Amino acid sequence: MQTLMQSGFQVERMEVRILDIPTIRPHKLSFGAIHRQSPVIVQVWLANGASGFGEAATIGGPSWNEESPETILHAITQYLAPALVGQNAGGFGSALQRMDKACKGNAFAKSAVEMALVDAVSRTLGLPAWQLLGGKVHQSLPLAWTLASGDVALDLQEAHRRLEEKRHRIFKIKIGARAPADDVAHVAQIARGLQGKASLTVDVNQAWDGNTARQYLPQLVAAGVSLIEQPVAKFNVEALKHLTATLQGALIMADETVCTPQDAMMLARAQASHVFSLKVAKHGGLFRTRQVAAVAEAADIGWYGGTMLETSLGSAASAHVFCTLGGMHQGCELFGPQLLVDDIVERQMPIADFELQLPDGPGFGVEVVPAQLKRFDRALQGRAPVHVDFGQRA
Ligand code: MUC
Ligand code: MG
Repeated sequence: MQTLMQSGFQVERMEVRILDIPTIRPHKLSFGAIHRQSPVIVQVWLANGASGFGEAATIGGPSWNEESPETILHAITQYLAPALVGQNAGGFGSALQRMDKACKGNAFAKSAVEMALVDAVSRTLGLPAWQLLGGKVHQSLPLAWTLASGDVALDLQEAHRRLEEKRHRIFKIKIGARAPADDVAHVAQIARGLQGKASLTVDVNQAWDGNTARQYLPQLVAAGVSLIEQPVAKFNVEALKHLTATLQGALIMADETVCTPQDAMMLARAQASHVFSLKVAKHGGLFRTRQVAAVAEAADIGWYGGTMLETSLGSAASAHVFCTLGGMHQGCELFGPQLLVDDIVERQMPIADFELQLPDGPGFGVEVVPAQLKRFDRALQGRAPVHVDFGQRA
């Protein structure tokens, strides 16, 4: 029998680029507003001629966490790609070990590289990636949309259109930039406008301290919110634990706090969340996403298929791993492609009956269009890395 190396699975080379793609409207989070998204796209070529794509997107340069598009590009070109050239692309575990040895942390960068390896190997084998990731247990997942224009009338207009189109009936509202009482008033107005038609999540993106969360979260629950994402700082596990134990009528979801499988263990031991928001980038890849999900399932913690506002490439890769996961879930929010003015793939994943339909392969089941990569390539377009409007927080 041929070994994997004999069948040409060696990594030959990698290419990395930052794209700048405008959003359809400003997207306002607790730490600032973005007008464009800057995903990092990796392409890997194997000795057998196959190629695969991976993506890591973050939000607002280094505002969401420590990594930025620029550090992701740097880590890949300088450290991760050299550690993998000549190695077996199908040895996903040893590729992760080599990347960990070459580079501490930098989970987003590693996830983009691993994604490209999985894509290239799946394409060589003519299989959908979910086959390599454990097998599909979901064909579709409920799909949330994020309301983050900052304007009640616009948010309601957006939500009603999406309800009519049968695309979304779970809405996540971004809060934390304004005074908490103003945020509560904003959410309550949206909740009244959508009463009986949709379920509501809020994402505070770490903006509140424990006392603010204890005071205002019950008001959000009374307004109709049923899922509360990262109300306090990443490190504030004590407050997460207290809220998880005491808040009635809504679930507490960790996002920024749960990155590594070790974070997941720590939160599980502390019983400091009801749900984990899973994101391929912050976990450091598709396989580590499965590890975090395994901790969640063992600890009776639910999961939510999170996004970092990726294009259809990263969103499809995320969909492939999410569709392999058991345990309780709260649906997903892989709506990134719809927030961008244009995409980099031929055909987007279909949405029907409020659910994202999981694409079959080969690879992640989407075909990247090289001309679109060129069109949005920062280096080719001579654009500057500006991602957050610090002056416009409301
Ligand atoms: C986050 O923190 O969840 C996900 C959706 C969205 O609008 O922002 C992101 C990041
Ligand atoms: Mg979040």
